[in-house]
Amino acid sequence: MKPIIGITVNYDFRETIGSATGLGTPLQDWDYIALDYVNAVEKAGGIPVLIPNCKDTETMRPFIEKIDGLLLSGGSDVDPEIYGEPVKRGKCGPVFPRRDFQEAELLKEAFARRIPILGICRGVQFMNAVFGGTLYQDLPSEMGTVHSVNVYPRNHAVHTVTLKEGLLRDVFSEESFGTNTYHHQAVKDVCPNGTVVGTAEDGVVEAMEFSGGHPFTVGVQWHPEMMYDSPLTAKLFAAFVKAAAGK
Ligand SMILES: [Mn+2]
Repeated sequence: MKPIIGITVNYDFRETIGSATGLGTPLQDWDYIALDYVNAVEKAGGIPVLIPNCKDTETMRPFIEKIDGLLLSGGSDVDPEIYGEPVKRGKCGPVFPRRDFQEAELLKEAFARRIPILGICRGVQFMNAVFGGTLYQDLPSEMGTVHSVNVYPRNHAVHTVTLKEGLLRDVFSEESFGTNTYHHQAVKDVCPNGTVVGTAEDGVVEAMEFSGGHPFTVGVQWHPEMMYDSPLTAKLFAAFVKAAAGK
C-alpha cells in the first residue's frame, strides 16, 4: 500500500474566507489548504490526507498511528509564545493558536515515533520553534531583507539557495539552485537538534535538518510544492514519500 501522508492545514476565523469563496456566512471558522501540497504528494506516490484542526487535540492523537509521513504545510505566522517572546505589534502577522497548538502536538508525537517529517515554509519555522529555536517575526525590519515576493507566478525562482553537504543536498544532488520565496518570518536562533543546511544569498535560513527523530526530518523555507514543474520539487517529494514508505 502507498504511504499515507498527513498534511496539516490552515485554520482561520476571519469572515473574509467565507465571503471570498461565497460558500459561507460571516463568523464561520475554516480549515483550508492550497491543493499544490496534495498534488505534489499524489504525484510522488503518496496518499495525501488533510488533518483538520480539531478543537480537542486528543481527538487527533490516534491519527498519528495511521500516517507514514507528516507534512507541515505553510501558512500564517507562528505564535511567538511558542519560543517565549511577546508578539511584536505591527510586525508579526495574524496568529492562530488553535492550529499552532494542535500542530505542536502532532509534530512532537510524529518526531517521537520516528515518522518522516517534511516542513514547508511555516513548517520549517514551526519545527525550529517547537524544538527550542526562535524566529524573526518580521524579516524586513529585523534583518533588512524581503522574502515575501509575490510578483511572479508561484513557480518562478526569485533567489538562490545554497546547500551544505547532507541529506537534502543528496536528495537534490545539486549544491545551488533557484527557489520561489513567500515568507514574512524566518529562522533566527537555531534549535538544539537543528542544523542549518541551506541559506539564501543574504543569509536567510532556507533549509534545515533535525536530529533525534527519523533521519528524514527536514524543512525548507521555500515552496517546492508551488514549483510544480521543477525536477527538484519532484526529487524532494519522492524522497519524502520513499522515506514514509520505508519507515
Ligand atoms: Mn526565501
